[in-house]
Amino acid sequence: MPSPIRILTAVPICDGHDSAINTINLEFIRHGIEVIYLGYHRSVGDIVRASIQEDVRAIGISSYNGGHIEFFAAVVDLLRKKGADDIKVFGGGGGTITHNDAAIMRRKGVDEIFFAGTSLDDMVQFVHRRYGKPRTKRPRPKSADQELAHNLSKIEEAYGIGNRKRRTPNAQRRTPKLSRAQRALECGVLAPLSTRKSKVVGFTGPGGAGKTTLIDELVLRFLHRNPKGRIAILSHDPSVVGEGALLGDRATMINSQDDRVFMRSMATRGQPGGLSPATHDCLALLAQSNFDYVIIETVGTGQEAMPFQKNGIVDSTVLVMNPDYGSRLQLQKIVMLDLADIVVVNKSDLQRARTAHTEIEQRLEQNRPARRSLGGGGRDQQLIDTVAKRHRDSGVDRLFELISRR
Ligand code: B12
Ligand SMILES: Nc1nc2c(ncn2[C@@H]2O[C@H](COP(=O)(O)OP(=O)(O)OP(=O)(O)O)[C@@H](O)[C@H]2O)c(=O)[nH]1
Ligand SMILES: [Mg+2]
Repeated sequence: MPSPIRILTAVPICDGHDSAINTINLEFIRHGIEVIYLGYHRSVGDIVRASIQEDVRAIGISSYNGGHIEFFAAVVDLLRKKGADDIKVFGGGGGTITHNDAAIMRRKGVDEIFFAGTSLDDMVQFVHRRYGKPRTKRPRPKSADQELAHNLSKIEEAYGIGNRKRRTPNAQRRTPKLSRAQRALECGVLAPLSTRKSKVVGFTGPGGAGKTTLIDELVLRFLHRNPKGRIAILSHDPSVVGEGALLGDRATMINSQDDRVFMRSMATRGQPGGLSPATHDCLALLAQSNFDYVIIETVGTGQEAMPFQKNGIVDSTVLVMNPDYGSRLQLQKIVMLDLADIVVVNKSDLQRARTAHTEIEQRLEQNRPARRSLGGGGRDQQLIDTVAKRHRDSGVDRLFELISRR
């Protein structure tokens, strides 16, 4: 099975017309397309940087606020300047973009503009027809980030090829069994994860607990503390084999829209447990690519998840909890509470946060012997309360110091 088409969608300025992009994202996802959604109020620079790092086939822009001729053209021009003009630009804006405007935009290099009345099906067909064929000859990368992005695509696509070779009905068994050596040959980019130069920190926890918001705040602190430092983020969202996905973590990121941050969004493509079949190899590549830190965010996970246990792919693990997990009984069932190095009770602005802190503290106290037998060596687990959505939160400061010291 070939890899799904990856596109990036964005809205330059949201003036209230947001239902169009939400409808279109959903329709694309339903038809097997992976959509990296960048969200609203995104500049030309942010859109182009994200599209290069994500190595998408095309950028879909929804624009209802005017200035579309200039904005779309600026995106096309910057892509050209960055040597990334194999990433195409298309979009729409209902009744705000006239046929005359669209003709000018096409002359300036925009692939297609869709008008009010076009069926969603026509747009899906367009994406499959225009962006569905594999890219054979790629332009020579003009920057290290672009080269890295191309190589990450090669790795992900190699797993797509693996899927085609193995036809088994069970999703877990569909994970290809190509050896690391085979893939290294195919991609020519891999070194063992043990040769990493970066510290690798894994963030996991239930859906919506605030993982992305927290990572974004930690990135802000990192960028301030290290004026020349660079950081990479490998972010995961769920998908079923052969189907589309909404890769939405970028839409939450504010501070991470920065040239010193390289972010890549991955769909799990049918693999249970919070990561993708290609995560390990993509991480190996990122970890040898001159970043001070590589941060992995898993899919929102359930009680049984142990996403980082295999192959020791992270140096430390942060479990982000929502105070609303239920009762003490639920805490007994969450496997990651035995394994995480740091447990964060995020959303401590919420009413139940105090109780959550006490209950989790007692739970961590109880599981010390269990942790020893699981290879944790009896190390102390840290428990920190944060309010990630609050700027300059002192709990996030403490978490940052703790991670920096590890
Ligand atoms: C629904 C709507 C609203 C809703 C938006 C709700 C929401 N949450 O999105 C509300 C009521 C909030 C609204 C408000 C306003 N609206 Co209004 N609105 C519309 C309307 C009727 C439909 C827009 C829509 O979402 N349609 C559904 C989408 C899926 O279809 P579509 O817009 O036709 O887009 C097609 C393509 O362009 C394409 N497309 C769109 N984006 C993208 C992106 C990608 C990647 C791709 C591939 C394709 C694509 O997909 C569709 C295919 O059929 C349009 C009329 C129109 N058709 O444009 C006016 C319209 C856009 N609004 C208009 C105006 C003037 C306003 C207001 C200023 C009204 C006012 N005086 O207060 C405010 C501004 C918002 C604000 N700041 O408060 C004008 C804009 C005129 C202009 N030329 O600039 C329009 C054109 C109506 C008109 N004829 O006068 N609006
Ligand atoms: N009240 C409160 N809300 C928060 C806090 N941190 C994050 N949120 C909100 O929680 C929602 C989810 O945040 P995300 O950072 O996207 O959560 P996530 O864990 O990355 O979600 P998934 O990636 O979908 O699993 C957003 O609406 C945030 O604004 C917090 O400290 N307090
Ligand atoms: Mg997230």
